[in-house]
Amino acid sequence: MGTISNSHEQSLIQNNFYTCNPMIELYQMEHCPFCAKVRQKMEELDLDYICRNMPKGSPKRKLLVALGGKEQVPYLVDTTNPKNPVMMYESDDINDYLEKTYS
Ligand SMILES: N[C@@H](CCC(=O)N[C@@H](CS)C(=O)NCC(=O)O)C(=O)O
Repeated sequence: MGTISNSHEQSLIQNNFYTCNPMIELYQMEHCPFCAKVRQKMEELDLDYICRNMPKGSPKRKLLVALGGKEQVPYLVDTTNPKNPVMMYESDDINDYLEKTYS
């Protein structure tokens, strides 16, 4: 691992860390049309997010159920504001929320 040579480089690394450290997670399946709607909205709003792929049969779905109560995608978890974490199902509700919060 190289050493950080100067403060400019250091600030670039730091900025990159913060801008590339997404705090929105989308539990989803690639072929699900409701998930596609939400992914398109994320792109339209220029948002970065963590994609949690939940294919049928995946043991990770237990986490989805633990969080939201149902094995349904899309499911959004937004902890951008840690004092007011937002978690929701329903693509239309998710898109309304993203539009209201980030446009
Ligand atoms: N009304 C919901 C419908 C979501 C939905 O039907 N998702 C399907 C996948 S396309 C699902 O999660 N099915 C349960 C499963 O895959 O186990 C929405 O708009 O988000």
